[in-house]
Amino acid sequence: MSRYNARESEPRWREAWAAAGVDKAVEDRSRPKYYVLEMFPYPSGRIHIGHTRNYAMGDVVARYKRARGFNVLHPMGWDAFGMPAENAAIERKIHPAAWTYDNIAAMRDQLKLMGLSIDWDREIATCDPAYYAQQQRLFLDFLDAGLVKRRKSTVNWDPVDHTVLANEQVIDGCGWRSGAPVEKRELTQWFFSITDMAEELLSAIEGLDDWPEKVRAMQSNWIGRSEGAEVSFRLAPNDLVPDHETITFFSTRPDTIFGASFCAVAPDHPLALALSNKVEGLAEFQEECRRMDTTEEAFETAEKKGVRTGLEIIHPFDSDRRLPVYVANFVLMSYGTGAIYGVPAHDQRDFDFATKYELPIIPVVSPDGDPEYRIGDAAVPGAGVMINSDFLNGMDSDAAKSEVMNRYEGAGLGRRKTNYRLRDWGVSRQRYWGCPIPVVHCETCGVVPLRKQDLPVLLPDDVSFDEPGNPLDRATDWKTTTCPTCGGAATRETDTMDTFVDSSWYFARFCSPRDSEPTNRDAVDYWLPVDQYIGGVEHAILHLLYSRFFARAMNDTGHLDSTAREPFSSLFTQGMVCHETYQTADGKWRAPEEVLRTADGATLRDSGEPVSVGASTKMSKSKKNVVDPEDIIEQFGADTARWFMLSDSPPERDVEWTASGVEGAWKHLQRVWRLVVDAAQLPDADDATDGPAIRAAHRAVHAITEDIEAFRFNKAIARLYELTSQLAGVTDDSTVRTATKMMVRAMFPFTPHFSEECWRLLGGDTLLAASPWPEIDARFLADDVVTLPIQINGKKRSEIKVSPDADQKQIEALVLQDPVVMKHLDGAAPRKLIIVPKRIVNVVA
Ligand code: ANZ
Ligand code: ZN
Repeated sequence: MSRYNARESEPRWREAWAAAGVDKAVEDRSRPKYYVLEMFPYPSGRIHIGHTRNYAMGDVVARYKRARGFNVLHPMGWDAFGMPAENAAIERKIHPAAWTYDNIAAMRDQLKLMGLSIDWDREIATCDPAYYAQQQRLFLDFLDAGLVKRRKSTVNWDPVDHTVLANEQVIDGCGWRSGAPVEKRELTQWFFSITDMAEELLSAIEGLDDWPEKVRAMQSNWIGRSEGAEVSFRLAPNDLVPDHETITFFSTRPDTIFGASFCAVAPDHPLALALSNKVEGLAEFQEECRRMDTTEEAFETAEKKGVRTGLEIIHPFDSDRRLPVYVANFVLMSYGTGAIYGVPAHDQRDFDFATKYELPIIPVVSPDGDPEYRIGDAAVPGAGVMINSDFLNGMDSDAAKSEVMNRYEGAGLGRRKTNYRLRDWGVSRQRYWGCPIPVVHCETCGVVPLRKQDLPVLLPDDVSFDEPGNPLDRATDWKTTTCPTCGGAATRETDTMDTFVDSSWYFARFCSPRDSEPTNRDAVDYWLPVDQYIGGVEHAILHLLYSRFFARAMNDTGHLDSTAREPFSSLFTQGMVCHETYQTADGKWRAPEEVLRTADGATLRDSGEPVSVGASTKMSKSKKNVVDPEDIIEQFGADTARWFMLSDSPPERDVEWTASGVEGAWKHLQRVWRLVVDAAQLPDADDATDGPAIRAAHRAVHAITEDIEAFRFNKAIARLYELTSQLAGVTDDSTVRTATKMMVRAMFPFTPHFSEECWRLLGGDTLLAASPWPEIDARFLADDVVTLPIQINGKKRSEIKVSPDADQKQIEALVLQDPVVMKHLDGAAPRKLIIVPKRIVNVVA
């Protein structure tokens, strides 16, 4: 009995939980629900330690909320379509389905070893026909509702492999596999009309109070609302393009119009296309631009270049002034009107361009009001006082903006215009391993959506990956079909959906994963929105935005009937797991298990060769600084791994994985174990009155409760360390056994197997997994708590104890979990909740 044996104990408790069905989520309207979800993994083959930290956090929340009386939904699934499976098929001749399902099986086993309280009956894989068939139904409904469109758009084309490339497959402008310079091609593609919802998606961000500010800002920048003017200026008469009389511009800075010294249109602007063969060097320049790297980063960093066309624009307020027109590589056809007037003094891109082509740089906004203000070696954006600007001189730039816009409108030159950076979501992918788009192409009827009774369109199994391109194009038997409208010959659409589609509604599917419709309205009404979503900040933009779009689109098509159109009430973005890096003299990366680390350096375990120790970075295969969760679990048990990953730094920050840290966690659990073994020898005195041990336990658990509510898991663990020392220090106190029991219960969300074992040893005959959270007795908290009476609709009904420094959020969380309050609210949100710090809480139900 001297040592806790995780290897023996952990599987036993997992069996006990499974037998008792504690993780099953069943709708129960008499209890408040709590839906906690971690972003589901891609089945790459093995669980990464970064995943395990994420899931450990979700599991703490799930187990804690369950103990607080919530009916908890905590599901798991697989984001299972995507390119790596196809690459495996090409490289290793394994069918993508076989590769994917093998990986899922292996990773499911690994996850189960962690002791996560997941309702595995709800498991879904997006590559499962049962899932993607429902996605096809959604697609058809969206199409019906006008939320899906089909139009031409530019793709990256690999001229050697004859295939469309995703942006991430374009490396330095070349195809990742062929190495050939990538071309742009126009293809007809499917789009979700996310831009129709731009304004709503933007304004609703304001209501996302429980999302990190950083993520809210990223969402709103991505949508990128800009208010400005759309104006048409006249071209000076010319012989080149007599049909073009004006160019239309979009500008967010109408105030700077007197600083304009040139105009530029995108290489694929209609005017530029009309000029291609009339202006020397233009066709070549356009060709060069077409080959340019399409990533935003490349676009921003590329040298600003252009071709002068010989055309001129007449300045709208001074007909003697002419602005030369260029075709320039930094103007995008897809934004605004695809044309700009350049103000080098106040826009850096224009400044770079003007410097290269020796165009005038005229300051028109003086930040400090000095009329003699001069520009240095960079543009000066921002507001100030107007100078060199005729009738605008002396105005501040905001006033000048509206003055200029009024004049434009008065003269019929243009209007105020709001633009969004957000583009429609192109969902067509020319690949095999994705959800088939359920339409056919008929010779007579054109593009025809399938009828629901024709679904699902299953992927054909028998396809070859020997040639480049989309295997579905070559699957002739599969492709050949009949038209649902006229019965004539038709071919199936061979595009499959972007895998971001799959992950945009899985949270809703978890509510009724086996339903014959995409959702079951009773189920989604009960479970949604997700109360706590947890995932990496790398998904802060697209995945979350697409899910927010889907929630609305599903609302509009009747698949969700919730007044809330947001899918995730609260979002937490966790930090990553990092590790030192090791390199031998030859520059090779070495894995942690190959290295013997000492206080003053490191050597290779087998040869003794010295190893240089590099910075701690995110674990990645390329630098070999990874540890395998399974090895850790094998050696120390899942609870040690969970404890360590949550102990060392705040959950939103990165944690550095160190061997000594894990060992420290393991030693601590052994220490608690000895304490438990000793306490178990003491007489059981649950009604023990007062003593230092029971006081310490109540105080600690009280603080831990607040810490868990506030996602401060590292602090909660620090308090558990402290409590262990306190309990080990008291002798001669009849409350030690009771206090120790309380401690193991508070440890339960972090170390569930271990806590069950301790609990059993201390005489507990229930499963902690199905037990309520320990109750805190205010008597023991003495002066470090304040009691806040809770009034419900004006009558005092209950009270809570909080520490004097508890913040509004924590208090609010505790109030909403008070049994009396919960009963009064009956599942609804309070109409108002007013907290008067240190005095009273008023709930308006
Ligand atoms: C004149 C000007 C003066 C501008 C100045 C900026 C600063 P956001 O905020 O992103 O909406 N622009 C417009 N369309 C463009 C396109 N298709 N490709 C590249 N640039 C484009 O940016 C709006 C500004 O970006 C517009 O305002 C325009 O330049 C440029 F001191 O007009 B501005
Ligand atoms: Zn037809």
